[in-house]
Order: sequence, then structure tokens, then C-alpha cells
Amino acid sequence: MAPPGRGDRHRKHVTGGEALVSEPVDTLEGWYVLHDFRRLNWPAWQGLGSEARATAEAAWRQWWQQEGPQRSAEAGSSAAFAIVGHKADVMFLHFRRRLDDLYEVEHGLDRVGRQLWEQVWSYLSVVELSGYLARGGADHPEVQRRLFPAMPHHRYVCFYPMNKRRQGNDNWYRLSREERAQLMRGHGEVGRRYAGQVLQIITGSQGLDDWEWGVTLFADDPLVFKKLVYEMRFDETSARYADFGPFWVGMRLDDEWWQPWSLR
Ligand code: 76R
Repeated sequence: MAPPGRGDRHRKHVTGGEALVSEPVDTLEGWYVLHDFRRLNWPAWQGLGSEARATAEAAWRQWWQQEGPQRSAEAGSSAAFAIVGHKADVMFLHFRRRLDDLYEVEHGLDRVGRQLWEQVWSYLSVVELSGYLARGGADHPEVQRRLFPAMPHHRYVCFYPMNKRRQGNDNWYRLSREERAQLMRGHGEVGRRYAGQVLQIITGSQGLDDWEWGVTLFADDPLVFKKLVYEMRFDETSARYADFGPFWVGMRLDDEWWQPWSLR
């Protein structure tokens, strides 16, 4: 549903002779989100005495008690996942009300525990709902629930950034709003075949990070990621108009997320 005024503003723009190529879509924004990828500096960690390691673990525990799953749902939440493969050891996923709060939690980990968790990558974005398909207004409870989701509890996570293509005849941003809405309907139909098996959180990062969207999928069976993403590839929205960044797959860590690396 277009917010009041948008149509008028757009028309004015067009008659002014400097038409936008096509009408943007209205979006609603929720949590600020940071995907924070870390690697344990293993030589430094092993080089510490057992007392220093215990001190570091106590500091991580304290940081996580303050910032982790125990936080109020109102203020946001955090989860930790062990990344499979070489790209990182841990992915922290943080949902917060404000950008400032993300900065706080990100650097909270650096301030404690001797900077042993080196940041290897990160991704900044905001939970986004676009207005292509009918949805309630911003104050509708279902819309609020999707803008400010609770941290999903599934065992596995899959994250990747993506762009919509801007290339020759395959330029998403030159399609009319109606054409884009039509394509998004097809996209949603494929997605809905996975209802109950996968939960997706789409975050927008235009102007915030190097790609345009972050896709975060949660499931209890990692094979669902492969099936869904493969099937999506054949849908025109992805086949023709999408480019993808690196994929990160992990599994949820318990509250004491550093335990797999503990030397005790
Ligand atoms: O209610 C809804 O949000 C349903 C419609 C819907 C939108 C608007 C939807 C459904 N998505 C939407 C928007 Mn999606 N999605 C992706 C990817 O790997 C790929 O090929 C693409 C990555 C996956 C796997 C996926 C899954 N989606 C978006 C947008 C914003 C586009 C824009 O605004 O231009 C992106 C970038 C994107 C990408 N999508 C679904 C899914 C699934 C599983 C669903 C069904 C969800 C459900 O009904 O529960």
C-alpha cells in the first residue's frame, strides 16, 4: 500500500521533465542487523596460560549475558552460529533498534577477552518489507512481528548477500513497478512451497553495505537451503535479475558459544 503522498510526488517528478526511470517500491524497515563473522586467533589463544584463558572466557560469558539471548525481546536479540568451512569460525547475528546499539554489541566483544576474536567479515543491513504484495500498514501486528522478528530457533542458518542486476536488458531498476510486482509474485510462490521448512529474513542494505540485500535463511535441515536456493534460481526474478555474493552456513551454538574452542 503506497503511503499517502507518494503518487503525487512521483507525478510531480515526471512532469518536471526529470522522470525517475520507474517508480520505486515503498519499504518498511525494522531491526538494524549485523552479521558479524569472527575467527579465533588460535596461536594467540593457545599461547595464553590457562588462567588468562579462564579470564577471557569469563569476559565472553559476561558480554553474552548482557548482549546475548537473555536480552529483552523489545530491545533486540543475538545468536551465535559455528560457521562450517574456512570463511569464519563464528557468525554472530545481532538484531537491534538502533545502529548505535549494533556498534555497542560489536565492539563489546573486542573490548573483552583480549581481542582474540578477529573480525573476518561483517554485513550491515535493516529488516525490510517491500510493498510489492499486499500487506497491512506499519502498525499492523503481523507487520510489526515481521519487521521486529524474534531470533528464530532453528539449528541451521544460511546467509548470503545479493544484488538485483543492472545490466543491458536485464535491469531490475528499469522495470515498471507492475512488472516487478508480477515477478515478486512468482518469487513468493516458489518461496511458499517451503513454508514450514524454512524461515527467511530479508534485510535491505542499499546505502549501508556493499550489496543490496542480505538473505538469512533458517532451517532444521540444511538440505532445505540447497533445495530452496536451487529452485529459486529457475524463477525469473533470480534467473534473470539477481547476482549473489558469498554463502555462509552455520549451526547454532549453545549459550556458551566459545565452548568448541575451549581448551579446558
Ligand atoms: O510475504 C512475503 O514477503 C512474501 C513475498 C516475498 C517477498 C516480497 C518473498 C517470499 N520474498 C520477498 C522479497 Mn524472498 N527470498 C530471496 C531469496 O536465492 C535467491 O534466488 C534469492 C534469495 C530467497 C531464497 C528468498 C526466499 N526476497 C525478497 C527480496 C526483496 C526484493 C525487492 O524488494 O526487490 C529479496 C532480495 C528476496 C530474496 N522469499 C519468499 C523466500 C521465501 C522462502 C519466501 C516465502 C516466504 C513465506 O511465504 O513464508
